[in-house]
Amino acid sequence: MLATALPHQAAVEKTIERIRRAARSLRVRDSQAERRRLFQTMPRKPELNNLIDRKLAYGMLPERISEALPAAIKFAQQVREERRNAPAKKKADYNPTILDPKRYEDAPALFDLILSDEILQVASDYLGEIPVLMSVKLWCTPQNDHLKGSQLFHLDNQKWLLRRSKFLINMDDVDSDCGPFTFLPGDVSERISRAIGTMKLQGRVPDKIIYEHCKPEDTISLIGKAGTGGFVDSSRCFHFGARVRKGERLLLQFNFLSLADAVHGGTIVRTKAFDERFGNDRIRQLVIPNRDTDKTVVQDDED
Ligand SMILES: O=C(O)CCC(=O)C(=O)O
Repeated sequence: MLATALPHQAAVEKTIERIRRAARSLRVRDSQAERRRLFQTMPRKPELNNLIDRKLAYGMLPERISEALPAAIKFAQQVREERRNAPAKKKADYNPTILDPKRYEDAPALFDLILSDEILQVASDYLGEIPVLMSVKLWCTPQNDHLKGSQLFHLDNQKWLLRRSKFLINMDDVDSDCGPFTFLPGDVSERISRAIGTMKLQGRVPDKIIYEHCKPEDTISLIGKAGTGGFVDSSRCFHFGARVRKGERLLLQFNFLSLADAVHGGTIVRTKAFDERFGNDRIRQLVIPNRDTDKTVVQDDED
C-alpha cells in the first residue's frame, strides 16, 4: 500500500490545500479579523495557558475543567438511561450516537460546558482565533467485536494543513476494556503521515501499518473516571476508539475549526433559547454563527 504513494504527492496535496484555504480566508476575512481581535480580549485562566503543546497537538484536561462539568455528566447519564431501548442512529452496531444536539435547548447542560470560558480558552488558543463549534456528539458504545470504521486508526478529514480543536470527555468511568479514545501524539503521527505519503490513504489505516512506524507504547488512551478527558487535534493525531471488549463507554465529543476551514459555520444553530442564555455575548455568537433560519448549515462527518 505504501509503495503506491508518489514521493511528490504530499507536496502537491499541500499546495492545493494552501491555495483553497487562502481563497476561503479571503471570503471570510472580515469575520476572521473580528475573531482574531476578540481572541485577544477573552477571559483567561492562567493555569490553562499553554495547555496544548503545539508539536504534540494534544493535552490532558485538568480535572473539573469547568464548573459546568458535573451537570453535563449528570445530563449525559440521564440521556443514556432514557435512550437505552431507543433505536440508535448511525454506526448503530459499534458506536451509536445517542445525542447529536443542534440547538441549545436540545442539551443545555452540555452547551453550558462546551461554551464555558475554560473550554473556549483552550479551543481558541490552539487555533489562534474565536473558532466555530462544528458538532457535538454523545456516544454510548456497547460491547462489540468489530474492528472497522472509526475503530481503525485515522485522521479526521485527511488534510495536511487542517487544525482541529477536539475535546473528548468520558461521561462515565472508562477503563482499557471499555474502548477508550486512543491516539498517537502529533509528532509521531506526522512521521507516519509522511511515510504514507498521501492523505488519500490516511482515512483508515490498519494497526499493522501504523506499528511499522511506531510502538504500541506510543499510543495514549483516555482512561479514567467520569469527567476525565483530553484535547486532541484529531486531524493531526492518528486515533481510534470504540473497541469495547467489556462493558460500555459513554463519551462526549465536540470540536471546533477556524472560520477559514468552516466557512459554512458548523452544524449547530443559534435559537431564541441561546439568546436567552447568552444574550448579546459576541464571542459565543461567533462560536455558533448560524441562526436557526439559515440555510447554509452543513453536515459534519469527521469521526
Ligand atoms: O472514540 C471513538 O469512538 C473514535 C472517535 C473518532 O474517531 C473521532 O472522534 O474522530
